Amino acid sequence: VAVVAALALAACGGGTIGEGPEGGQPNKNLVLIPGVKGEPFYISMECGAKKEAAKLGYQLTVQAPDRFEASQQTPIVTGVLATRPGAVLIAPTDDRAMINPMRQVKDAGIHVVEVDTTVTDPSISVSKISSDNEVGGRKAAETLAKLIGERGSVLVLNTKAGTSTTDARARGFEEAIKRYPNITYLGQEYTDNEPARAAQIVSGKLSAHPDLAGVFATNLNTGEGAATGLRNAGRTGEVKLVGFDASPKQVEELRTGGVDALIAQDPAVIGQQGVQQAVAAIEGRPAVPQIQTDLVAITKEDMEKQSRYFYRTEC
Ligand code: T6T
Repeated sequence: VAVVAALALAACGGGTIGEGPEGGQPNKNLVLIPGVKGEPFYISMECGAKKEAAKLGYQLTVQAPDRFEASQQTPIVTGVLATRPGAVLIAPTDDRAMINPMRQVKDAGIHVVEVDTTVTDPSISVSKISSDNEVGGRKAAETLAKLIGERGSVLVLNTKAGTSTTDARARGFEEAIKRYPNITYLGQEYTDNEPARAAQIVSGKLSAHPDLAGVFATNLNTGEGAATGLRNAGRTGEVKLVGFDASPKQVEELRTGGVDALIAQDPAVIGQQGVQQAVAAIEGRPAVPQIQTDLVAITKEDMEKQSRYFYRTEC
């Protein structure tokens, strides 16, 4: 875990909701608002957060939207605000649409910590904890370039525009892939974070570009869908696929050759660090403004050694 910015004092004057009344007990209720319900990335984050909260004597509850959408996450944020927790840990589903709801939380004196994704307004949260997603995109480009012998056409499957993490991954990939003169970059396609849409796009691209050599899928859902798309077209193994994340399904695809490499994050540590920073802010200690957690490229050859990065479906 790298601390990438200097320590800064979290703003939390006496008498705020986060800190509790002057001389009173700190508010020990934390709420985690993930991007979507039931996804192994967020479940692993929740496991790390719950464990740390218990260790520090805090309560952590989780409220997630059914879909990765600002229109579903916004009413959850508003509802949580009414319950006046000490801090909210949130993975915003849109880097602009979530600014207003999150600002209302901050303005009510509740500390906000951003876990994984962020909004474009940097002044709302006391701390941001995530992988270095641009570096992750670069790692994906280098891994894919090697897998295709540094020649051929490649495609990026992104999720939804305005998702800070996957946008950064695509940016990192684009920047790095330009350095290979014999690789043609076909650009990126948005999948709406739907595996079925990712599978469909892969099939379409294979018809238009039968020489497609490689695909970078920027997250779990696009990766799972891309593997299905290649399988449906009978091109598994021949068209190389680099995914992001390490859900049980993605790990199984890696084991059986449906995907060639995965760039895995460490969501449990994102959750753990998120709680630590929220608690620091509540207790009036300095919060670290930005923390970067580990990323690792995993291939079939070294997957057993990297199993600590595999995501969980329950704590
Ligand atoms: O890749 C993760 C997360 O980092 C990203 O912000 C959204 O998608 C995931 O949750 C995986 O589906």
